[in-house]
Amino acid sequence: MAEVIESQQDTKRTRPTRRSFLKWSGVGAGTAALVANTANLGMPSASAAKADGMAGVDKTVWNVCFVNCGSRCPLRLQIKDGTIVRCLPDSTGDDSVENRQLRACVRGRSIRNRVYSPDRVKKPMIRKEGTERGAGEWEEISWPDALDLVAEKIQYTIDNYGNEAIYNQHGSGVNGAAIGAANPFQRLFNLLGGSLQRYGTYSTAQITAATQFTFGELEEGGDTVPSNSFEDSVENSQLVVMFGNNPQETRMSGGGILYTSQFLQREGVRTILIDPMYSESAVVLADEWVPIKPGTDTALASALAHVLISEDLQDQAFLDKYCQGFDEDHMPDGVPAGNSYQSYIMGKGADGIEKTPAWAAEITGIPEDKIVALAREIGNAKPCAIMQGWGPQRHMNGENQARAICALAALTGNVGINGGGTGGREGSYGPLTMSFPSGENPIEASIPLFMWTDAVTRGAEMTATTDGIRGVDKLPVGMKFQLQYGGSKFAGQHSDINRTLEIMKDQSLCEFVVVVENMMTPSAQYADLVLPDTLGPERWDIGHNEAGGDLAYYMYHEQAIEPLHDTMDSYEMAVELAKRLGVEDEYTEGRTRKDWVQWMAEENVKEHPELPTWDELSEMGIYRYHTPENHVVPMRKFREDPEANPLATPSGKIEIFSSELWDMAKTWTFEDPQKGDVITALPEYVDTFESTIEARSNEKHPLQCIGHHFKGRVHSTFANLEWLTSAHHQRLFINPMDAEERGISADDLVEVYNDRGRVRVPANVTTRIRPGVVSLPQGAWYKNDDGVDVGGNINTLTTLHPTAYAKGNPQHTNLVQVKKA
Ligand SMILES: Nc1nc2c(c(=O)[nH]1)N[C@H]1C(S)=C(S)[C@@H](COP(=O)(O)OP(=O)(O)OC[C@H]3O[C@@H](n4cnc5c(=O)[nH]c(N)nc54)[C@H](O)[C@@H]3O)O[C@H]1N2
Ligand SMILES: Nc1nc2c(c(=O)[nH]1)N[C@H]1C(S)=C(S)[C@@H](COP(=O)(O)OP(=O)(O)OC[C@H]3O[C@@H](n4cnc5c(=O)[nH]c(N)nc54)[C@H](O)[C@@H]3O)O[C@H]1N2
Ligand code: SF4
Ligand SMILES: [Mo]
Repeated sequence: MAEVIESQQDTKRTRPTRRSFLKWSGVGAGTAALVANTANLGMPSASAAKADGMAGVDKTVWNVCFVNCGSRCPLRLQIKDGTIVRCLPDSTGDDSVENRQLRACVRGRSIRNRVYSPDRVKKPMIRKEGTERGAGEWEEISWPDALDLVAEKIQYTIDNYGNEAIYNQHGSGVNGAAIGAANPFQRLFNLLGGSLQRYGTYSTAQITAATQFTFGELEEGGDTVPSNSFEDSVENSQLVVMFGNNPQETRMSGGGILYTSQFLQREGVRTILIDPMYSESAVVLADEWVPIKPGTDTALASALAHVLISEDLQDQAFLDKYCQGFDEDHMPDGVPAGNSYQSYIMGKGADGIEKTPAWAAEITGIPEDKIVALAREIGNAKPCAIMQGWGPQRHMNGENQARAICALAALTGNVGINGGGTGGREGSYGPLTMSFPSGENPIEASIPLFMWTDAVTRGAEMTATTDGIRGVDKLPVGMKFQLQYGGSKFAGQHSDINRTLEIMKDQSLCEFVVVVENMMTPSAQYADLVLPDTLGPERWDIGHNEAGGDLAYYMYHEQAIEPLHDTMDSYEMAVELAKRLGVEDEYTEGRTRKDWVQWMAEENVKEHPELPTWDELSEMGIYRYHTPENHVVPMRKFREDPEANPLATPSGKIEIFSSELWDMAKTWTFEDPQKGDVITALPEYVDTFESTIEARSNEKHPLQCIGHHFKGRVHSTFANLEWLTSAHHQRLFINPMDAEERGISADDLVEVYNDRGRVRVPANVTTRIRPGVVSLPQGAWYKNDDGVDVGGNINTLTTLHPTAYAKGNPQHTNLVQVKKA
């Protein structure tokens, strides 16, 4: 990595003129070695998987790394006597952007350490009779008895509470797979009358709501409206401005866009990164880092708009033709004067405050003259790619944070053109939506997924206009049965672990909890029953890219070894349950897991005839293909002809003023309202609980605490593997000024705390984070030592209170204090 960083900095200095897109290649010296190692350049072909490696192995098979890091990499596993002896990366392709090697990162390549980990759950385990949930005392149980018990509890729940009381918990541990991503248990529940639905994700709940209110749903599908691909920015942008985006850490490897994004620097595209942290992406990609206080992007975007308007730098023709709500002449009927964005910005709105750079400087911590210079640069760069990662939206008021950045893209007329962007996250091509068919869920009721703990404690009180319940006006019943597959939501990735565990311990609330896992995670400890699943190399699948930029790809995944221990594939578990519940034939349709995988490959070819067949793919290992357009440019058709291709918003236009939110603001109310529970039709700055403003007067907890996604793990996966923990220590990022004030030196053990919990970890004293802000990388394993989490999980400190209208997870909005332990 150090080498790559150095070579990037060299490039920064020399600033080459931009070459043609197709010729980009060769990021660093290391790449030449990779190419020399490559079995066959050009098209991936026949026996690439078998071509190199150790002598004396029995076979080399294609596999896929299915963890949810947003990238998706092939692995080549070498097998000797039924054991994986080596894991090799992709050997096809070359170092050009469009045909690049999809080389796995060190996490993916640690698959042997996961498969052969002593921490694996080896047999079905049941909580010891008479002990409390979470007491950690387990007994072995046979597979037939375990499956009988689950079937019995499912039937009992349906009979006594109805199907709405059954919940298939969110888990992202298996992603981009044919079977797993759409987990096999949903098909079972659907055949039994359905289960409580959920919408949104922990990843993007707020930006999904934001972009849907602003742009409507895209015809290409997907939840969140993305921006242009990095390939497009590299070739066509004058300037790239990214708010809270860290692709060097969150889209690692050749499979992600770590590689394509690096060409921003190689090709000399000026790039500005706005982030409280000097992230890996700031190091590698940015010409300029603008350290912002967390949760204040809306204020910054407003002040940028103020300068643009004051200096007549907005794209008025674009706003007139494509947008609703920029000025008073383009408002929907029935809305009183003073509600346009221009009025809000220029101090003619309800609050009467002019959103000047001086006003924003106070809130954001960015100097006034910097804001003015930034606005001028953005206004004069044609075209300018304005985009955001998902950090800014994972806040209270995260919906408006995301909307304000999209509004900036609209104000500058950059939407739907090459070199521009929507304000969303960088886009990728990926037409494949293959997944195991789960069938129709007959239950209409749907909860915002972040509010599952509310559905446990007060389900029957939750309504559409207080809690964002969809499909019905009111939930009929609380959650009584939970199945957690491939996720860690009890003492892991959901918020406020201490409170969540109290809820889980109360067996009168959620009565039965099954966890389907590979590892005995802190969350699995709160199950009644833990069922040991296979890991990827022990089963058949196929995989496809998620975030690959203009490049899409499709991968073969062969079962490499027999399942270890007494594990069972989750598809088999679901079949066994279906057998017990009388729906086996409907469930299997006569197919084994491998048959289903092959069936999906055939379905894919029906939909996309350009794809290889199953047999062809088995020879190729990887199939690469590209966007047929000139780069991924969302909303291109709308830009070309807005009359013929209106957006799916009420006005058919980009709604800077959202008509739907205007109506929702009148009808929605808040359960236990807190500061920030406000719905605004414009992307306004809203002060919230535990904000930067509150930090100033909060003597108990004066530091803002975020928890960035970290290269040493994917959420909690890999957090128990020494291969990774020895290289990537869990430490609190803290600025030297804040450290000194507290007498903290490098690597001192510190306690990070607020009223929800306490965490003890070593300090990483570094100028890579701005003063007043700390970051505790998310995903560490919670470990309670006498009331203190010595594992260092940030969710010991986060809140269960949802955001105002997406009802999403404000997991980056926290105030804490830090002291030497
Ligand atoms: N290595 C690794 N990669 C991953 C994951 C992982 O756990 N590990 N997780 C994957 C998943 S599921 C997802 S959803 C994505 C997540 O991707 P993101 O949500 O984009 O990741 P974050 O690290 O939460 O945030 C990105 C950046 O936003 C900054 N930030 C935080 N708050 C603010 C703010 O208020 N304003 C601004 N301007 N910046 C802010 C953070 O400092 C960080 O640098 O990553 C994926 N990739
Ligand atoms: N504070 C804070 N919290 C966050 C975030 C944040 O930024 N800050 N990010 C949020 C985001 S974006 C997300 S997506 C969620 C992720 O939340 P989760 O999906 O719950 O988190 P993971 O750690 O990815 O959990 C994956 C689990 O799947 C298991 N697993 C892996 N492979 C298999 C398999 O083959 N079979 C089975 N049965 N299990 C398997 C792993 O052992 C692991 O325990 O976390 C959210 N939580
Ligand atoms: S980048 Fe992500 S998908 Fe690729 S090997 Fe690493 S963890 Fe796996
Ligand atoms: Mo995520």
